[in-house]
Amino acid sequence: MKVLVTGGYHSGKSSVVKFLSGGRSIHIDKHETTVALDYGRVDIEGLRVHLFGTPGMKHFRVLREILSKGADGVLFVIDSADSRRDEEAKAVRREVDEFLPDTTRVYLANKQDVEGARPPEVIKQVFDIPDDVPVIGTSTVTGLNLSLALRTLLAKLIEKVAPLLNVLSKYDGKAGGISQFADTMKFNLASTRKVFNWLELRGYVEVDWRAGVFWLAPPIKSILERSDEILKSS
Ligand SMILES: Nc1nc2c(ncn2[C@@H]2O[C@H](COP(=O)(O)OP(=O)(O)OP(=O)(O)O)[C@@H](O)[C@H]2O)c(=O)[nH]1
Ligand SMILES: [Mg+2]
Repeated sequence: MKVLVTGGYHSGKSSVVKFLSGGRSIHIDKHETTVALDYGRVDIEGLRVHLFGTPGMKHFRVLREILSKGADGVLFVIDSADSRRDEEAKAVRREVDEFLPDTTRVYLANKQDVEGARPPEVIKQVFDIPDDVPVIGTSTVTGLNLSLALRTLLAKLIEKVAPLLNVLSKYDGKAGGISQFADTMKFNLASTRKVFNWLELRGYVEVDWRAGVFWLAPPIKSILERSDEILKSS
């Protein structure tokens, strides 16, 4: 799945991608500012997560739009230590609202290691973030809560697709499973193909169209079995 790491200028987006991918990330920048993108990869619970970091500078809006395409979730990074950057960060957030409406989001109140950094509760107020959206205090210097932030996002994403996955699990590996699933969901052929393509692209299922059979990926099965526990642990 694809996770967009975005936010205001110099808030720590590139550093977040670098940390989460264990330092094995790619960064395209000039004079220490991202001018194209950051890319990193991490496997969590057996699921492959592709992290795409955006530039933060105002005039890179088009790049942020391109990088947003197809993102399943957003990590929005805020510089908690510099309120002078708040307005820029809010402008980037308005873009995310536009490019990725309804996409699951977690906020990172970053740079918590800096003295005088505003705590997540304050960031929540200043940025007028709804109560059901997580705001997590992080630091890329100490590593504080970065994995937690990503796991929280993944838990929310899985929570969102769990009802669909639960139906899928009933027909997992069964002969004629695809058409049985489509019947249950009252999907026509076009929507059925769309759903399975979406699931296949994310590595959630393997599909044999000729035989009409699909198989849930082992990590998805184990996540479904342990979903309560995973949700709690985040
Ligand atoms: N103290 C502290 N500094 C941080 C933290 N995260 C990032 N920085 C510093 O903030 C500056 C910007 O970090 P980047 O990761 O390049 O931020 P960015 O959001 O990718 O920046 P742009 O691509 O220019 O928008 C660098 O000097 C980092 O070392 C943090 O958690 N704590
Ligand atoms: Mg950057």
